[in-house]
Amino acid sequence: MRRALSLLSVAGLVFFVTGCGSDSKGSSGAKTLEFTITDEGCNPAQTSTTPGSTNFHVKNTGANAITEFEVLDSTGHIVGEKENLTPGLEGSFTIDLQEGAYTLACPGGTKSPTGTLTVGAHGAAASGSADHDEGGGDCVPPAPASGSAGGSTTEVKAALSDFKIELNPTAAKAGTVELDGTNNGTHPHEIVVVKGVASSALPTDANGKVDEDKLPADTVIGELEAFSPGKNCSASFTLQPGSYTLFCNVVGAEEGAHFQKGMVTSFTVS
Ligand SMILES: [Cu+2]
Repeated sequence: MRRALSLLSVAGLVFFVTGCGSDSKGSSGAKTLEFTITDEGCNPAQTSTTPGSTNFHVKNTGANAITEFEVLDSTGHIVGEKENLTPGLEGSFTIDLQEGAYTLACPGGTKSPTGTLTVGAHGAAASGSADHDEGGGDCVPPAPASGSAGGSTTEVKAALSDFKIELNPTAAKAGTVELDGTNNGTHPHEIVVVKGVASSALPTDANGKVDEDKLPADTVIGELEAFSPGKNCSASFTLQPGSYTLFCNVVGAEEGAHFQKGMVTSFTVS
């Protein structure tokens, strides 16, 4: 079965490869981001680009354990992927990128099984040349919640450090909660907001990060995507009464999963 699928991928490549120009603009006018998958995972794991139609060109340069490269949107849905990339194979797919942050996934990678693609309108550096692992990103807050929240507005300061999340206050009335994050640490950090799942019940993957794909539907309220040390990032969330768990789901090349190192806390809305 796997063999047959690989052959299909090869057949598909003939078409894709011819579409890959040597410069960063393909004949379609779309730009191309180059990635490799290695035993460590996605490379680069942290990169950024501008919105619009984007070709993802992925090559497996020798990873035996990884044959898949996925791009997930902020809600955790796969918006593009290449499967059955055995060592030596390459492939491409195109995504019409919107401003915001996407997650890269190379399941099984020993160091960078996931990464972050930051899409900004301000011409951030594109394609493979960006720093990775420790690169972090600029602040990419989620789109403001639609509709009127009603209720009260509470500003909550979130101090992120290596490796803690400290909230002040730790509770609010239902309504708008403005999460005002500051990265006081030395690594990129982020905040994922989940409702109704206690920290001890969060599903984790082999790398010790929270497996957001395995969370029940509608429990991920939103997130402040990873942002760099010394930076601030804030966003407003409309929160109903309930128990919330906030965590950082960054996996660093050296330090590992921040969640596992203690970057998780709870928040109560009444
Ligand atoms: Cu972190």
